[in-house]
Amino acid sequence: MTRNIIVIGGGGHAKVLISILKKMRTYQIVGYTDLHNNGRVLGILHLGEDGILKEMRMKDSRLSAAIGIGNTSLSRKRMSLMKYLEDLDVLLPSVISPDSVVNEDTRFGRATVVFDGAVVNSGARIGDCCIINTNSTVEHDCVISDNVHIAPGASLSGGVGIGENTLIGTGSTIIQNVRICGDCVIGAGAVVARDIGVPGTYVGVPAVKMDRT
Ligand code: JB3
Repeated sequence: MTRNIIVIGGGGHAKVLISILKKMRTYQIVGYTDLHNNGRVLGILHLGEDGILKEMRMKDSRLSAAIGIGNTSLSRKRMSLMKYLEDLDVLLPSVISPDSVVNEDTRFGRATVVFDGAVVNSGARIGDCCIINTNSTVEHDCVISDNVHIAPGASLSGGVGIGENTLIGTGSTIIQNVRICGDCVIGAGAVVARDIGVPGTYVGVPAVKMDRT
């Protein structure tokens, strides 16, 4: 039986998420919530702001939601939205594209999404509210904390550890067994070959901390 799901957010990230939900055929997409009415997004209607979810949950005890906000400036908000949805007892399944590759013995937290072409290899552990974006690679035995975004084309070699609220930028590379602490931004195309223990923004090859952070 298909379940009803609401997409939170109606921007570019939500658009990709909606396409993936349609391919999965597990959920009936009821609509999206957003502060603004962005019109139909791939045919999906704006329902209103997030407050509408309380009433919808009262009518549907199995109501699910998927967080469709990836914007870096809204990264903290993703976690507060997750808490809000949890408090309403809305289900927060992980959404895994049928066009990704997910191998044996992998685990995903609530509200985590895995987009097309991503590879999550054996033994990887991924926390809550993470984004494993298009064509990124999370190799064997990586451990990724909550609210981490692995941007398109980023590549984590085996055994990498990422702390919470960190963004691994588009096309960057993290060498095997490296640990990156929470609250970091790794710039697009950077190569991280050594552990990072201080929050901040790191860019370049090899990645170095930017002065202003
Ligand atoms: O680079 C790629 C492949 N994707 C990017 C993604 C990771 O992040 C994409 O290109 C964008 O840079 C960004 O996508 P996102 O998160 O869709 O950003 P944006 O297009 O700015 O849309 C965010 C939407 O969230 C806007 O429509 C906001 O109004 C909405 N929003 C903000 N706060 C909210 C809230 N929606 C709800 N339901 N609740 C909020 O509190």
